[in-house]
Amino acid sequence: MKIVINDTELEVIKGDITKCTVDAIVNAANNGLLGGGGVDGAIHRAGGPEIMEECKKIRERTGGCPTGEAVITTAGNLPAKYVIHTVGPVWKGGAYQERELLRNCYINSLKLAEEHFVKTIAFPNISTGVYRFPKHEAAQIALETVKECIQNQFIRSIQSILFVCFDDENYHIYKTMIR
Ligand code: AR6
Repeated sequence: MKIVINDTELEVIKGDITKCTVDAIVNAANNGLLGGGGVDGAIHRAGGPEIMEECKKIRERTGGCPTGEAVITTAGNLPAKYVIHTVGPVWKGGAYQERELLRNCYINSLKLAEEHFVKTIAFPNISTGVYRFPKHEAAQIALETVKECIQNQFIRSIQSILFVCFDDENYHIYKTMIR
């Protein structure tokens, strides 16, 4: 499924983000930036130790990455050039700014991508795994936020945005919602 808004392509695919040949893939990381399971584990495994070395340096400098913010590293052995590590909120029922924080993940990842002249970027379904954000609402936030960024014209170098769904449920939700 693909749509175009103001010359920027938005596409939903099912698959493994580590296999995506794009300029930047986004990682659903944690505050400590020292790896974990899910998509984070898959990215570090496939990308090799170089990514972790850079994450450690960022951690030494800044103490890690606050929820909703994003940092950038090499993509090591991956086909991408960069990994943008963003930290999604843990879902605690919705009264702890989870929606706003998830929105910030998409905005700050896109900002960082723009600063690095990224043309193509792939997002996983941030927070919808271990962090238990309801999938339907997370997809709505992801799509709305990205569309707003395109319409507000802060996106200049990015030409293509991929939403990479790993599980069938997210893939189905995104396919029905993208338009
Ligand atoms: N490619 C694309 N998507 C994937 C892949 C993959 N290879 N593997 C899993 N997913 P999660 P979170 C999907 O749990 O909820 C980590 O331990 C998965 O189906 O990876 O943001 C971090 O270190 C789900 O839809 O991230 C943090 O501690 C989505 O990725 C914590 O998990 C996100 O699931 C972050 O939790």
